[in-house]
Amino acid sequence: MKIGIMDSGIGGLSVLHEALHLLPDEEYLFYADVDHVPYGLKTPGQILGYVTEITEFLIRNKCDVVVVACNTATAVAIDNLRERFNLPIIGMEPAVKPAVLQSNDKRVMVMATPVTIRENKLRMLIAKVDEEHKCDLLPMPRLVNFAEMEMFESKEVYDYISSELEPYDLSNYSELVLGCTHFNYFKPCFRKLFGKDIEFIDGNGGTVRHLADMMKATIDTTKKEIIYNNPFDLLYDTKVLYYASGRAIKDEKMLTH
Ligand code: DGN
Repeated sequence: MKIGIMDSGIGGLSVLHEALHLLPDEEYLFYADVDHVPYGLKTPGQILGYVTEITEFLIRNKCDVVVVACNTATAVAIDNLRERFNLPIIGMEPAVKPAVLQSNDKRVMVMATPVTIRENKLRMLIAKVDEEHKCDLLPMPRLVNFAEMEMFESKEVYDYISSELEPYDLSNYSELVLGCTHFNYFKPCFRKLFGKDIEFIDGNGGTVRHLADMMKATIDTTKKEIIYNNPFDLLYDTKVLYYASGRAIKDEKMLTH
């Protein structure tokens, strides 16, 4: 099967990475909408326009299934895409349910873009799974830009994250939900601030398992968790065609723009 994976930028590479890890025999087309990143500061109408065009592009390029590897785009556009296009469309949402289930008597922090935090989808999900009101929602508007600038562990990033976390007593938290695919790359920074015992929960494994179910493919569940360091580590896998805003990427680094 040919699987189209899209995001506004490099966040979706972490989902592609997970898919290559768990479903290594498929063919992939990865699309980063670098002309419009970050989506988290755009209007829902703009985001819907971008992802509609990308879906059309993926369909023209013979993808059998589309993965919206972006929580922000899923929150505002997935229902519309599913109504409009006649192929399976897999979305992502912050993995709040497993986090709440495994948190025992501790709290759960959910980080995402401002759009994801504001949208109804997340509010409804939390109302359904968080009866004890354990979740605290924290928008992190600047992290997508830092990731796109390849600033993963700089002092500026550390200072930004720690100032956003200033009002919270971090010892109360056992789980950190990474509700944006770009945030996977900041785990070392988060760990420094929250301490070594914090559990990170991202939606990548769940999304790829959902994809596998849809394809009726079997995945090897004994495979270990992936540690995401530098997203560019996995560029140029031969099973993947890479596009940045419609331009095929060959030798230059994908997100140099
Ligand atoms: N990676 C996207 C997400 O998971 O929400 C964020 C995209 C953006 O551009 N804000």
